[in-house]
Amino acid sequence: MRECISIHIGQAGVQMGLSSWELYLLEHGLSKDGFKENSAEGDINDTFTTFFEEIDGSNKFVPRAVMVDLEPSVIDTIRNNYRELFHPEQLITGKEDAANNYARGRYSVGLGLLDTVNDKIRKIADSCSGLNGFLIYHSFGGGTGSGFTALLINELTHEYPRKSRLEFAVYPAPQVSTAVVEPYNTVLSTHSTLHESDCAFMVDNEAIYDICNKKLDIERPTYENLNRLISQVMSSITASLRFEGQLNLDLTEFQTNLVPYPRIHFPLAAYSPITSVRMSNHNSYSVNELTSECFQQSNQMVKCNSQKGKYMSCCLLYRGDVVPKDVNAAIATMRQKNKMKFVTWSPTGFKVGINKEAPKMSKDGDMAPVPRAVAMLANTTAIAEAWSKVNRKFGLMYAKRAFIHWYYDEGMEEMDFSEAKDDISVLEMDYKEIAKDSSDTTTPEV
Ligand SMILES: Nc1nc2c(ncn2[C@@H]2O[C@H](COP(=O)(O)OP(=O)(O)OP(=O)(O)O)[C@@H](O)[C@H]2O)c(=O)[nH]1
Ligand SMILES: [Mg+2]
Repeated sequence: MRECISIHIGQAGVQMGLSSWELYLLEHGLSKDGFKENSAEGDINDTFTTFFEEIDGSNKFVPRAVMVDLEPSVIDTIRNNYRELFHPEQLITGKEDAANNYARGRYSVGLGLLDTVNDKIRKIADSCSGLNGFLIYHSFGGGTGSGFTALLINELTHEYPRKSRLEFAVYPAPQVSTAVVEPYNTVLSTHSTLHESDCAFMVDNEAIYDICNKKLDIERPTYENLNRLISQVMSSITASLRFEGQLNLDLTEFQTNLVPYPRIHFPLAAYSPITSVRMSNHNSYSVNELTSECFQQSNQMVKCNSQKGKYMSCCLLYRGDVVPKDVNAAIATMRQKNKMKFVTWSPTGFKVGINKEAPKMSKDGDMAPVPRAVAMLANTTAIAEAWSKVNRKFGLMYAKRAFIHWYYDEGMEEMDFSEAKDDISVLEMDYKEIAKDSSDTTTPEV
């Protein structure tokens, strides 16, 4: 059946997760309690049960998900508002958070919850007939999001070595950042999981904030605004796992194309259209227009200059009323006007998937309903900018050994810091090497 288990960790992981589940309910015609609405006998296309488990033929569906936070307040809101959707055992909380400290999430406070979380994941995994893998939602900057995630990914790697581990990770941004030590947490967590995570889709809060601000006319975006936009992108990425379709390519196929080397697993995601309700009548949603727009920097989920980078691969995931002929024409046009640089050793070009279900928008949301949309996932060396930025911030603080004692108090040592920093520096170098490798500008054939 190829089921996926979603694991939501820490405040960002849980809140992004909730937005995604709210959208999935809408997309699959499920009520807030998880009941299938308006379904005639036999017409249920049950591919969505990769993400939802049906309770004993009762027409009631429960997300295959676990939400974990080391403190209770964020998850309590879900307990209050979604009492019927999630089983109480899926919502796991401790008493005190990791106080923005990776070491507390990983080595001290976090350890106390590990067994409970493992048990619940095991139970959900046992109820699957062909578990595909895990989708792990978290922030890089929070203590729980960085530390407990690293602990759990290590654990999953040992328990389920052959199942894939994909991350949706929030990259910290100064505008919405909550702690000065986020660069420490980001680098420590990434170093710890670099060999254990198969693919990580980063969402840079700064990029998302700017999109909400400029494209969706939201003066001061809240986390809810950010999360709703993020969940549209995540929904496009996971749609192929939840809907049937002839031209629907499985996420695993995209992944094979996206990750040429195990460590180079951070695709850049972009999305279009991103249109506010106010502007919706003024925009064109032709396949051509959407395709060209999703190659603009203003539609990217991570701030980086993709014109400067080199592409290793590029996947386009369309949704809605889209035919291959229009896609091919759009790609041809784009190749002509947009000088995308590909590395020379990547001859495969663009990989395309079409999912015939149009995206759905919640009635009180910020985005206008549209007949079609596209998410682009590209492995480009441009994303290394994000690593350089965070590693430089790490370096500035670490040179002064600022805030380090909080980590030492939980048992970490100087070497843990220097090793993590070096590893991310090597990652930056890896990207540089890849970019250097190709001498000329090429845009491969479709
Ligand atoms: N996009 C988005 N980012 C969030 C959200 N909540 C927090 N963040 C970001 O996540 C980082 C802070 O991490 P949190 O997830 O709040 O921390 P945590 O995992 O709960 O860890 P501790 O509270 O330290 O135990 C900051 O960069 C925040 O801007 C959210 O709902 N959406
Ligand atoms: Mg928290």
